[in-house]
Amino acid sequence: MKKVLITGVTGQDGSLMADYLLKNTHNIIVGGIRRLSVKNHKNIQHLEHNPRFKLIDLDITDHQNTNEVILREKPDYFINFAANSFVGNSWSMPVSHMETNAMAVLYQLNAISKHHPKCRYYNAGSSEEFGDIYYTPQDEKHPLRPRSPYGASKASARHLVKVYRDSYNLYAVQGWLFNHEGTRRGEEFVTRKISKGVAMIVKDIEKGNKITPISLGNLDAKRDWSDAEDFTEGVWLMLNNKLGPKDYVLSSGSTYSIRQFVEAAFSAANIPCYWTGSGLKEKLIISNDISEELSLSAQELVNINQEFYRPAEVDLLQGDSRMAENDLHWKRKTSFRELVEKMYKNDYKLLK
Ligand code: G4F
Repeated sequence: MKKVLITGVTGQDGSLMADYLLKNTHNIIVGGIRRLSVKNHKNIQHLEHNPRFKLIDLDITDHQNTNEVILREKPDYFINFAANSFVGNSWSMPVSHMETNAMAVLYQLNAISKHHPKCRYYNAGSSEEFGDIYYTPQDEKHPLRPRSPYGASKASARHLVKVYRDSYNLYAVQGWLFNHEGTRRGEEFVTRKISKGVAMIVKDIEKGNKITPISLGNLDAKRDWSDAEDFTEGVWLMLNNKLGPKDYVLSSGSTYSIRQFVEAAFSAANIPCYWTGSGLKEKLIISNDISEELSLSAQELVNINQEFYRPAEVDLLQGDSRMAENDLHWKRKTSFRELVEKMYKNDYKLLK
C-alpha cells in the first residue's frame, strides 16, 4: 500500500485521480487542500468517509508549509494538480499565475529533493506551453512558445522539473495534457459554458420562457478535446513508467473549433439551428420552422461578445500521443461526440 498525495483534489483532475486510484489500486490518498472560507468539496463529497482518503491543509504557495507536509507525510507519489488553470485570467493576474504554477513547483521539487528524494513527482503540464505552434500535430519535440502568462508559467515549471530530474536523479515528470473536459469541468471554461448554456436554453424552451443566448468570444480557435477521465490513467502510467521518468503528450489527435463544439452541443440537444452574420455580428439562430412551431419570442441561441476574446490566442492545438500509446500502452476511450453529449446530458440533469 503506497501513499499518494494529490494537490488540487477538489478540482476536476485531482478528484478524478483520487477516484481512479481508490478504484484501481490499494493506495492511500492524501488530498492537500487550501482552507477557504467557502467550502467547495462537491467533487470529493462522496470520498469523505472513505478510510483510504484523508484531507490535509496545504497551501502550495507557502514554501515552509510545503516542506513540513513532505517531511510529515513522506508520500510515495506527489501529484500536483493545484494550479491557476484559467488561461483567460492570466493576463490580469500574471504574478499569481507564476507563483501558483511555477514557484510552487519549485518549492515542491526543492522539498522532495532535500527531504524525500524517493517520492515520484508529477506536475500538470499543458498544451498551452506550445502556444504559437510551429507544426501540427504537436508532439514531445515541439518547442515551447507560450502565448499567455499561463502558458509561460507552465513552461517555466517544465524547465524546473527537468533541471531537478537531471540534477538530483528524481523521478519527476510533467505531461503535456491537451484540453480535457467533463462533467466536473469548471463553468468558466468554454466547453462547460456551452454545455450548461445549451441545457438552460432547452429548459427555457420547455417552460416557454424567453431564451437566454450564450455569449462567447473567438469561435475559430481549435482545440484537441478529450475526456478528463481518460487522462487520469495516462498520468498514473507516466508515474509508473518502466522506461523511467519521461514527459509525454496526452491528446485525442483530433481538433475541432469552438464553433464545432457549439454545433455538436445543440445537435446533442436536438435543436436545429444555423449561423448568420460574421465577426462580432455572428449569431446562431434556431431554425425557423421550430421557432414558429413553438411560437418563440426570441430566436438567438449564441452571440459574440468582445469581452471573451483574449489579448493573444493559441489558434490551433492538435496533439500527437503516439509516444504515450507505444511506451505506456495508453489509449483514450471517449470520442469527441460522446464527450459533448455526456456534458450536455449531465447539465440538463443537474438543472432538473
Ligand atoms: O476553455 P478554455 O478557457 O480553455 P483553454 O484556454 O484552451 O485552456 C484549457 O486547456 C489547457 C490545455 O490546452 C489547460 F492547460 C488550461 O488549464 C485549460 O484547462 O478556452 C478554449 C478556447 C480558447 O481559444 C478561448 O479563446 O475557447 C475560446 N473561447 C471562446 N469563447 C472561450 C470563450 N473561452 C472561454 N473560457 N470562454 C468563452 O466565452
